[in-house]
Amino acid sequence: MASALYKSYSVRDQTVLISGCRLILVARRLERLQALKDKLTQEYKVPIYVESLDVQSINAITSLPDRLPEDFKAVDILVNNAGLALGSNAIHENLLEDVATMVNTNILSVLAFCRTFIPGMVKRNRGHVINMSSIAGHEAYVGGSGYCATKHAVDAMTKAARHDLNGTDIRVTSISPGAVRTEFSVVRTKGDLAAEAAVYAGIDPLRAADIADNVLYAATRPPHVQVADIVVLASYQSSARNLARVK
Ligand code: 8X3
Repeated sequence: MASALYKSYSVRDQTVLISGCRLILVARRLERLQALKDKLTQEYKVPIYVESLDVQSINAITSLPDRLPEDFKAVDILVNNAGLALGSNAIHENLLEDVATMVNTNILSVLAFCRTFIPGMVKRNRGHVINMSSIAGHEAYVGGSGYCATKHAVDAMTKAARHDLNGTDIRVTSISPGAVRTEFSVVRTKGDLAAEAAVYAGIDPLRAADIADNVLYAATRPPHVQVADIVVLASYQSSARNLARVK
């Protein structure tokens, strides 16, 4: 999970966007960020700043601008991607520690990144906030009281932000993925690999790259186009929990 903030210019084409951006990549695992940085630097020659940051630390988020090199300080695009689900307990069996972790990561950290970086966008009157929501922000399902509640909150804050920023040149987008096979279910099942495999058994799930593609799409529309919400499901999926098995 990486929250990425990057600087871009008004461009529509992927290559130009990437080569026109400075990237700020923050996440907990520095070695993964470093590997990504090396790859992107080699392929696209873009300037990249990486930092190991746990989004559960509000202080680490609000003090991030102080640590950014001068030419990375003006953030034009904020992608709030970090998020997780822990467990699938019924509401009367929730582990409250897990619920607190989900609330801190999925809700508070997004609000903190927005509080930290949107003021600069307002000052410059340009910017784009892209929040990673979920189909779980549109539906509620068995065992999803904690996680679905946090993603409904992301949906609500995204809509409220669009109201707050209406009249500025700042766009606000929500992306709501369905079944994407990343580390998401490994984390949710706490490493139960059989349970993780069962989630996607017999279907062809979305990949992380499919979602990145949607971020890029939203970020590269012409200035008069504001993509409000993209709901993207796997092809053999009609709702969060209705996954048809591929024959
Ligand atoms: C992940 C999608 O359906 O597992 O956000 O909640 S789902």
